Amino acid sequence: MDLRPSRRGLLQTAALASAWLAASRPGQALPHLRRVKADGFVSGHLTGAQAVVATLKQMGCCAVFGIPGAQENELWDTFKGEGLPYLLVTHEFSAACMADGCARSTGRPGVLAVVPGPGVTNSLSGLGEALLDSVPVVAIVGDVGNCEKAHPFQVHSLDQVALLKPVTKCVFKVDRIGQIPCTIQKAFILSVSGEPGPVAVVIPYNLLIEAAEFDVPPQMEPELLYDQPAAEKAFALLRHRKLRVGIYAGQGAMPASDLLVQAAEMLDAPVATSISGKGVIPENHPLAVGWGYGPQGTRAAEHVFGEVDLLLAIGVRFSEVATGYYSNRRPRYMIQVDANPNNLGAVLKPDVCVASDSGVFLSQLLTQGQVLKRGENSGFRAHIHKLKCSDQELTHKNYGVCGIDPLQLILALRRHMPCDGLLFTDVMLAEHLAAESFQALQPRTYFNPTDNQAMGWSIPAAIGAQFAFPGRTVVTLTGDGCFLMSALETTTAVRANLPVKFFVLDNQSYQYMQALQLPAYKRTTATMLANLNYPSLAAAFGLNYVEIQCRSDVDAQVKEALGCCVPTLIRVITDYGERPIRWIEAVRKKYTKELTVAQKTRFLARVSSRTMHFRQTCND
Ligand SMILES: Cc1ncc(C[n+]2csc(CCOP(=O)(O)OP(=O)(O)O)c2C)c(N)n1
Repeated sequence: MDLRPSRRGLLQTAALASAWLAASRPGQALPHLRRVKADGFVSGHLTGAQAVVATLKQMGCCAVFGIPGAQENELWDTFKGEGLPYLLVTHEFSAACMADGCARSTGRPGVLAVVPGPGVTNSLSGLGEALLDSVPVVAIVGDVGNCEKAHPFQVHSLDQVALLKPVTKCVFKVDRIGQIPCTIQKAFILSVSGEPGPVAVVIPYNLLIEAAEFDVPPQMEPELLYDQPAAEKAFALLRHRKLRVGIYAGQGAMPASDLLVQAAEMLDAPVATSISGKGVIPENHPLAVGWGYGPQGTRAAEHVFGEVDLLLAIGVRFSEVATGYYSNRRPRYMIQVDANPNNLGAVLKPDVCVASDSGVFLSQLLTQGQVLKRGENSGFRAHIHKLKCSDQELTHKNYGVCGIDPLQLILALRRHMPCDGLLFTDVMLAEHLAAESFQALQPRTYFNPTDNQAMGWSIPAAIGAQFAFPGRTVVTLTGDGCFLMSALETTTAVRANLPVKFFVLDNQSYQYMQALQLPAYKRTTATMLANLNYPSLAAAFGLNYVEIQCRSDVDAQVKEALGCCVPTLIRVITDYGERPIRWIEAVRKKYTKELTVAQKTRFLARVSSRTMHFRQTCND
């Protein structure tokens, strides 16, 4: 037997050793679970397409979403040949959203494969959502031929790299077949490094059909960021027991949700979250106060954080939507921890900025238990409990007159969905009601397209998540406008037998736009939608169908729909009535406050004149 170490063995040992050394250097990154699973070598005599697939597998890719085309048929044939799961979609916007939904729900990079030209342009809104919402996605993008295949006027010969640049963290262009594995490895690693986001790899089609020898080892992820001196300043501030600490946590803390809960318990600190941070602490935890903490969020959070002296913000950016147009106040003292140094102090100016991975920061914080631990204040927890109960009581008031009040549907969904059920909300008025009142009970169970607000996102995103978790309950909540944007994608769920439950709040209008337009313009413009024949649409698409018309039927029909083991369309005849929405009120107040005197005068003059002249205000 040859006992000499192989080159592969040596490389693997060296990689592990350097990771361990990096991890154990004092004050540097700690050994943490790596979010990219890199396994085995890409080796042998392979075509470019085989090298792509072998690298995707090496990096732990569990599925590819997309549409084949002339430049990528070789690749799709190889997905099939090599047993890499794939899902054909109806539109590349959906491919990007599915990769996004898969990534948000699994915590690992999601993958899409699209053709150049229209495949790329169709995918841009979805990639933009992943970029602005910090979601790790890897896009494998075909390109027209290069080198001897670089003919003039090739089909789809748009500048793929230039198109993709603004919606990704980085675009890598592959020029030679030998670059394929390392470039895809780099893309995966970059997608999860620091603040996650989408990365694209553009590969000319001729490279997919060439063949070459490969022997490419797995790549290790770079060290996790940790600024020890800044963290020590933060710990020193947290030592002041007279300062009541409040934690505001975002999606950046999601991979460390268990540590976050332990830290909150150690500091006896209430926890509010951003929208995409929902679930980072179970919202029925005694210290969880819900979404927001400003006037746009839950009342409980606003009230409790009104008494907070020191804000510890972790993995959260204070973006426009999550803060209700920057309505979150800055308490007396503030610490901000974020893996992207550019996010630190971008909106509110902290006393201490810690450029750090949330998990590393939190695990270091937990080692400070002896000096930082605070006793459990049962009176304070009872106070939070009381506030949450009174919030809940308020939600039971029904405002719907000619249909279902969406909040009643949202509460019924919570009652009947299992704790690990996944809810994907879309860009609609009810997204703010759901953020406020749907309790996320586990990490990675509540999802919203927050910062790009791409209508129609939830339907493909949910299909992507259901593909990753075939056994879990997956639900979308859209308005009819959002549904219309992605309705055809429900046929993908039917074709692949993915039992997503598509709830549509049908009010034949863009209620959200009406809520914004009416107070400012005293009329609405371009907000009315078609009266669809939903049963026929469901039949044509092959969807199971449930219709909720009556308030008294909500619970029974939600339960029935959730129990179906096939993709199901649930039309909910919706009436918001006069339901007040805290997010809308907060935004209006802050926005109005910022208008100049001249702007205010113009707005007021227009509103008064229209109030006098219009009998009917809502004329689309
Ligand atoms: C792609 C895209 N186009 C336009 C908008 C602006 N917009 C935001 S919400 C909305 C209406 C959503 O309609 P619907 O799904 O019916 O929900 P509702 O307004 O009734 O709550 C529009 C047009 C957007 N966010 N995204």
